[in-house]
Amino acid sequence: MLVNNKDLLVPASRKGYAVGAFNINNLEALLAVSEAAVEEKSPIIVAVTPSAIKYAGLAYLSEIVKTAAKSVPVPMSLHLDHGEDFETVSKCVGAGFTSVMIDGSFLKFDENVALTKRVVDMAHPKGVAVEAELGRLAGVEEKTVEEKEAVLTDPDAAKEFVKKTGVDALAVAVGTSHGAYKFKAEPKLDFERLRQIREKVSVPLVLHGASSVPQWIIEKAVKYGAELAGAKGIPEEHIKKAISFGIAKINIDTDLRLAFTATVREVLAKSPKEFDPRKILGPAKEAMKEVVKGKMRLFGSSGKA
Ligand code: PGH
Ligand code: CA
Ligand code: ZN
Repeated sequence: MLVNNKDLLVPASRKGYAVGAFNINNLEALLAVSEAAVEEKSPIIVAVTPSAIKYAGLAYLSEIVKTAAKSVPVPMSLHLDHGEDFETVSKCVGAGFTSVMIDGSFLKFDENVALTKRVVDMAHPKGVAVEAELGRLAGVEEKTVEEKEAVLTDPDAAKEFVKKTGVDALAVAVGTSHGAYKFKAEPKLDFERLRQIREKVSVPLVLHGASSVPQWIIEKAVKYGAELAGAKGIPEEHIKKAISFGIAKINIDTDLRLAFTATVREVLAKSPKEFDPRKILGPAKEAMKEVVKGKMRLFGSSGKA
């Protein structure tokens, strides 16, 4: 069934587990995440970025996700991830998204407040939940600029931001980053900052850039020809700790991409005569599904649907 993020995140936040938001841009990824949700009896957020929309088309993506939501016995939301402007967000609301993120993290505080408030005023009367971001993750972000320096979220600013905007969920920067190369040295998250934000902000908190970049997947991909030296993510214990410190939504994209790529490489290497896309993408879908199921168990959302 199709629900919005508020329906999923308020109970998660209250009961101390997190709901995974998994990025999809094709049918295989959608099948992987929705089958995982059914098998784990877990609520799920299906996340679509503006660049996924550019790749596959808004109508195609929104319709396949709505079809999935109708077909599964677990609550599923259709969420815009990193919406970059009011127009994109409005189009997604028009296409039936139940949740949207407006990412004004590049803007000055007051401008971020104004843009986010404008989105909230448009989305809430339609029953659409809104996520915003305060602070900035280091590393590369979808489309926009390359953010070299992280700006960690200030707890007092977060409190003021939520109060002024009326957002339903807040993405915070506490040391994670997008992509497969999150840390040069040891992984480090600012848990004290997260604790302070949790104290001051009552809406569910969101952790972006949360892929763990499992070394077994990297090894498999490299074994079959990938070049991924230095890839490193957030250790699973850090994720667990972040949930215990109040994170209720966790965004995962990179780990699905890695599982997909490693498996496609393996199949092609092992079966050089194969040219049926289903025989290549089917195993890749299964690999993504296993990753998602593992996340649902780690996040504590398994059995919560
Ligand atoms: C994410 C995904 N999507 O919005 O934040 O992060 O690159 O760590 O999967 P990863
Ligand atoms: Ca951002
Ligand atoms: Zn993100």
